[in-house]
Amino acid sequence: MIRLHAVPGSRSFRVHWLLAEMGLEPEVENYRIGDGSLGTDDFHLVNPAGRVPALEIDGMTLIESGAIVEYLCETRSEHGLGRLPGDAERAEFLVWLHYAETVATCIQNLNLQQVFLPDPAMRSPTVIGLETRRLAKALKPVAKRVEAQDYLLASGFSAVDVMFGFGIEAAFHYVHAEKFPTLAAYQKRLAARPAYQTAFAAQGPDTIYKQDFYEVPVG
Ligand SMILES: N[C@@H](CCC(=O)N[C@@H](CS)C(=O)NCC(=O)O)C(=O)O
Repeated sequence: MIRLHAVPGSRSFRVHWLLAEMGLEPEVENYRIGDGSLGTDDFHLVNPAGRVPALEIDGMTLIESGAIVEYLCETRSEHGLGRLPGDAERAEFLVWLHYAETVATCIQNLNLQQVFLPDPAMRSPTVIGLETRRLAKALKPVAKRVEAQDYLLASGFSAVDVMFGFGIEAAFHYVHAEKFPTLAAYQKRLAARPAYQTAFAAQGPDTIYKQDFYEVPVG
């Protein structure tokens, strides 16, 4: 049994999609940010930090999307989605795997300000402006990389593309996709993959974003 604790549209999509690329279908337990479901005693037995993803697999409960992705690549190496020690692309693989969190942190800060604060008066236009610029800057290395090649690694599609699959779509709620044409094309390539579509349909409707684009408020 593989059970994924998830919030549709969040980092848990990385794990869901990677499992789908491996032909694995998890049982999915969905939660929602802000309704208290991540704060229950039951969920804290799964992850005391009250965050997703958490993956029950191989008799363990794993947290941290990047660690889960690495674990799956190592223990299911026959799918060729990781770059294991000794591989010429190992260092680059690790860089992109972890860089996905640099981008995700900017998005998470913007989600908090723009989506989750219950009262718009609590928002800081200064912080939103700053974090939006930081997000745009953080996306630049990815945009440059996929200008000349289809995927982040020269050898082709891998789990590091899965790490960015959720981030780019979410980023386009805060930065205009037209300003990042190579990223928008990359996102389309990722979304065209059958496993992406399988996981996307299975995760359920996005419960995070209420509008397509969030402008920086005038402060
Ligand atoms: N670095 C962690 C971050 C986990 C995380 O913050 N997940 C978010 C969803 S993308 C969450 O559960 N947020 C709930 C909260 O902050 O209350 C990972 O990659 O798994």
